[in-house]
Amino acid sequence: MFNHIQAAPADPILGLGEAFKAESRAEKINLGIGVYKDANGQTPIVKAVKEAETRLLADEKTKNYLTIDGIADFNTQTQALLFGEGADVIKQGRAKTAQSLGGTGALRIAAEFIKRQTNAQKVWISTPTWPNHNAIFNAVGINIKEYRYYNKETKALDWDNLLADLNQAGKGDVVLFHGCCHNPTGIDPTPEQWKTLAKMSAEKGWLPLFDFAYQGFANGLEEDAYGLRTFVQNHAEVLVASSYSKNFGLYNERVGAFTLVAENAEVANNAFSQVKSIIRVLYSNPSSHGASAVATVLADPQLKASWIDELAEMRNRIKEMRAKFVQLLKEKGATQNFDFIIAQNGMFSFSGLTPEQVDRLKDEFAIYAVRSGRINVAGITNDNIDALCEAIVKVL
Ligand code: PLP
Ligand code: TYF
Repeated sequence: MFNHIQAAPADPILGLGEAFKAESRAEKINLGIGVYKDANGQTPIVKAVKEAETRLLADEKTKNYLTIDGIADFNTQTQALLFGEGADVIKQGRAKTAQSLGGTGALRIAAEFIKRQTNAQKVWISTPTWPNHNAIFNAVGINIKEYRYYNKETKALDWDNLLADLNQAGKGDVVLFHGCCHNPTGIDPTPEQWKTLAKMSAEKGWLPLFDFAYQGFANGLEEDAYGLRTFVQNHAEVLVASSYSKNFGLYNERVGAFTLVAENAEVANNAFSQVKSIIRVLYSNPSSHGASAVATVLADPQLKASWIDELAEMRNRIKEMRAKFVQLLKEKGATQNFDFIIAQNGMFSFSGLTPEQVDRLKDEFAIYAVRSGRINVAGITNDNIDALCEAIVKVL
């Protein structure tokens, strides 16, 4: 039964992590997978999370199942982060949230919900995007349409072509947006552009789906929610797949949330009952540990403040590295202008390096990046930045 099975291609980003692990050159630098690293190149546990875990270990009374939609406090706190404390959409009971297995799990729930419970025939996805977006919608059998997002010449948002492509998106089509820190480009719409998109979406009758995996990594928790909140103000229905992998550093605990917003509380409750049916046949109910830690941090003003500080530290370190990287490339003799990297948001930068240049970085210098030219700026440290910039100038 199995002998005919062909080997599956490796995930282009996760496969890179395996190759990096196997790399024997000591000077190796990993700018591949999107994981935050501190000034020492480590991915530490967030202090508030560690404290919450200590409390959980002491206080936990049972390992009984969670409900299908997970921890109620976690879901309530998630809505406050997404929509703002006391937002109308929350007060009106229009939002329903299910704890999920990371942002990926939330996206899969969203895709299943769209496929089974709506008439949507198409989902519009930016090019480029995170490769799992296409894979997830292909897996459930929804037609994918692409909208242009990145202008290679200007190294900026391809606004005119984005509008031209999305003008083709019709009533009932799903349009997928990255809430902030677009992966892989690091380029987000401006507040004015978000307003234009929200208006266009409401007029055309799209179902907006927000993938919100990096809240707090661009400019702050509230600032980064601008796009999502602008859409929610203008729409009866919105879907959100959010993740705590990055902003809580809970990568291996698989903590995220699927949230749906409906026209009123009754519609939301009915739709959400179908979400629970979907979860029941996928994995029955989620695991407790990571989401309990998040709920504990968010419910305790001191722990929450500590987390917000540490998140700001992560964000600011990345911004510092962006500036230093651009400066040093100039000093080492790069003739190309890399200033565009400073304006990009989040961990990723679309560097403009070609696949051939990325291959040379790996082969000649043990520097690993995604072949699209995406680099994880959080992988840059004061210890590796000189070698990195020298190598890049050599392959340019
Ligand atoms: N969406 C985007 C754009 C991402 O970059 C990621 C990356 O990890 C995710 C979703 C999902 O993350 P996770 O499933 O680890 O929470
Ligand atoms: O883009 C990244 O690097 C992160 C991590 O299948 C990731 O989003 C990459 C690939 C993948 C799952 C997570």
